Amino acid sequence: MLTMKGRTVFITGASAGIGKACAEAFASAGASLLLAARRADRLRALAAELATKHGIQCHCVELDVRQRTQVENTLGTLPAPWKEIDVLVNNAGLGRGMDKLQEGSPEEWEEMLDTNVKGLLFVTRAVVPGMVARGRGHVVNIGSLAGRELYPGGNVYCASKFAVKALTRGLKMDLLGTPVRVSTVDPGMVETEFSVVRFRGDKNRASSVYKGLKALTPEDIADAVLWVATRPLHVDVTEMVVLPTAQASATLNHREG
Ligand code: NDP
Ligand code: 8X3
Repeated sequence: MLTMKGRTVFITGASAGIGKACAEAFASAGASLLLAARRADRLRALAAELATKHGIQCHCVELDVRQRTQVENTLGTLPAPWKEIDVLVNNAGLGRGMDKLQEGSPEEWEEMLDTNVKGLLFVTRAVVPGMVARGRGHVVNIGSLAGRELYPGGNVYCASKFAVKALTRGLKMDLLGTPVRVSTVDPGMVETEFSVVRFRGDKNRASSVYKGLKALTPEDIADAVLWVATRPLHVDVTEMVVLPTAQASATLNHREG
């Protein structure tokens, strides 16, 4: 197992859910953390808590991954010790709505594609050249079961996650011959703020998504991401699918009660 001590881990979307749980998992493994999201107040509170609890270094950047110039400037002007990123967790992402395509909102499509696809590309483009130059690094994308299977109303969200799968495979090919590893961790249902964001604060609709089944926790996925990142350097777990026991496919769940 590879140690995370002395390693710098950059997590996008670390203010909530899976990203926040990844920060906690990598902190407990002794990594230094570079944390990004738009809600900087949440990041600062998390960083203070993790620094105290685990005695690790944290640096927070307020970042909207959709803004290409902001991504380039922020990542291009990091203080010296934070420039050398060993693990990039491309986690920032969201779904908006579940309308039929023919009734959907182009603004919501843009928000999903700008965040889940272009945001991931902008961050990856800014970070990976340094990994190649230093001869070490690992990109872990948070994909989704929705990047492997469709479900009604999933249309553009699924397309964005199919794109993440294509970009993971493409980057793996493009980095062949370098020591930089590329992985995607693809969860099924995880109970986070995801559905509250998707349904714009409608908590009843959001909680109905997970009703009657035990969904994954963000910590379950963080555990998987940490495991993937700590394999020996010659081992690249390129794709990992993690589902709740009560989920068999994007459309097949077992609910009780
Ligand atoms: P949450 O809504 O709990 O967290 C999403 C995170 O992404 C927040 O920290 C948010 O931070 C950040 N984010 C969103 N937009 C941007 C942006 N433009 N710039 C920077 N950060 C952004 O959802 P999850 O934790 O569930 O989602 C994390 C990832 O996991 C996503 O990529 C999602 O698609 C994926 N996923 C989720 C599943 C689930 O069932 N929950 C299943 C499969 C995959 P802030 O708002 O502060 O910017
Ligand atoms: C997570 C959301 O609806 O596809 O990717 O399970 S969903």
